[in-house]
Amino acid sequence: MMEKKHLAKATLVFMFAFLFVGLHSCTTDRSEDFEEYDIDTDGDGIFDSQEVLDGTDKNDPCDPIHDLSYTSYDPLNLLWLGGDCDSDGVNNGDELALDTNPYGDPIERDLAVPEFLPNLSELKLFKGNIADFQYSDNVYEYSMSTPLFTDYAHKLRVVAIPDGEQLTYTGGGLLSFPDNTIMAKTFFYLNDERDPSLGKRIIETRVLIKKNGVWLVRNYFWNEDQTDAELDDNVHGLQVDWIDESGTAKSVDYVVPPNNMCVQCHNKNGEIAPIGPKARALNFEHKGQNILQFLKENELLAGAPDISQIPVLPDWSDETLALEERARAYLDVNCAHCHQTGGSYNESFGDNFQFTYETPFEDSNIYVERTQIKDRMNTKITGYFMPLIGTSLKHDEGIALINAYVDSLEE
Ligand code: HEC
Ligand code: HEC
Ligand SMILES: [Ca+2]
Ligand SMILES: [Ca+2]
Ligand SMILES: [Ca+2]
Repeated sequence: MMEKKHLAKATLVFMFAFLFVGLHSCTTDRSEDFEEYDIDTDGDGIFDSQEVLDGTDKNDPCDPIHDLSYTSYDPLNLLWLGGDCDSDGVNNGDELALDTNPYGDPIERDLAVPEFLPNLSELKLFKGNIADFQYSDNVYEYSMSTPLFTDYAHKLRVVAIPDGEQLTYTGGGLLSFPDNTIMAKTFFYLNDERDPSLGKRIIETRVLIKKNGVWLVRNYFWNEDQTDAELDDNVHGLQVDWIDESGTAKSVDYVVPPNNMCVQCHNKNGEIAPIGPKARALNFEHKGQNILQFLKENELLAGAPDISQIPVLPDWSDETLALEERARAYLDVNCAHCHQTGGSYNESFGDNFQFTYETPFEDSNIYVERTQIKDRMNTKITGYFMPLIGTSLKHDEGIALINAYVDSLEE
């Protein structure tokens, strides 16, 4: 009888304990339950009993795999100290002594610096010798489907997208950019268009940076040695000589615009804005890859539909296209930044023009202004000549195109 009573009591205690453990393990992490009486043989911070449950190796400090932020290991455990959890050939113990991360160091990325620092090299858009145009890891080259004429200069355009962030599609117009985006456009001439290996003369790198929702615009003027460029908002004039594709010697009195000119073109309703990066101007193949498709695939562009549904701004120089399309694309990229609602001309003189490509012809006023358009492009009288600023040379190919277009309107 006595024995039986004892047994019953023991069973009761056992059952209580069981109930307690059972209830407890429903609500908290299992490994804590065994804390008092379990051990962590390999020092990876996970008790043996838990490793058995999880099917991981209780004698392997690097199983399971942890991410870079993991710190719950036992830094005195010999098995753990001897392990090499990031397989870099340096054991965990040595990593602690060297102050490196035993679970792997984040891959070093060269990132651009979104500040108007005194020298272009300090912005780290380019690495190494910056004149070689080697991009940092968050810097992407882009171009425009239809070129802007700037005295036959070559232009290299890049955008630096803050790491881990994205641009946003907002319809066919300007993309939306996160704060700390940098856009930069570098102007240069090849010494001889027939042979790029004969070198180039880099003149200026124009920069836009977005800070707290506002775009700021500044310029960097390259030194003669071509080793760097300095933050410089003044006007500069210089003569540049080069040889064109046909072998003819060319020369231009190149003008680097002062800051107050930048804002005349980069103006939208009184605020500084980028001009080029509209979805429709990027929806084309540059160096073998569609720019929008590239951005989408690399998760750098959010909210964009399939690129087949995004409009395309035609290339004005593509002679297989209709005259009207080419001419409208030309006026869009060379003139519309001033001549549209919110542009600097329209803000001062009224909405006489809407040169943007998507404006229907009837609303553009091109017909009314057709003679003026032709005359203003054909002259070289400063202040009368169009585009008002930004070029020193007449653009023969553009003039021929617009002349032909205006003439076609008369018929
Ligand atoms: C005559 C008008 C005009 C002037 C003056 C001008 N820009 Fe631009 N800029 C444009 C147009 C048009 C584009 C887009 C086409 C392109 O990329 O070639 C552009 C593009 C840019 C870009 C690339 C991003 C974008 O907006 O498309 C940067 C950066 C830039 N300009 C900076 C400057 C700076 C800095 C100055 C002054 C030193 C300046 N610009 C003066 C017309 C102008
Ligand atoms: C930097 C801004 C800017 C750019 C770029 C520009 N314009 Fe203008 N345009 C102006 C301003 C400001 C005026 C008014 C001053 C004047 O009448 O000379 C003007 C005047 C004109 C006029 C006369 C309008 C009138 O009131 O009768 C025509 C036509 C014209 N522009 C066509 C063009 C064409 C074509 C282009 C492109 C090849 C172009 N503009 C590029 C700023 C610009
Ligand atoms: Ca363990
Ligand atoms: Ca383990
Ligand atoms: Ca290691």
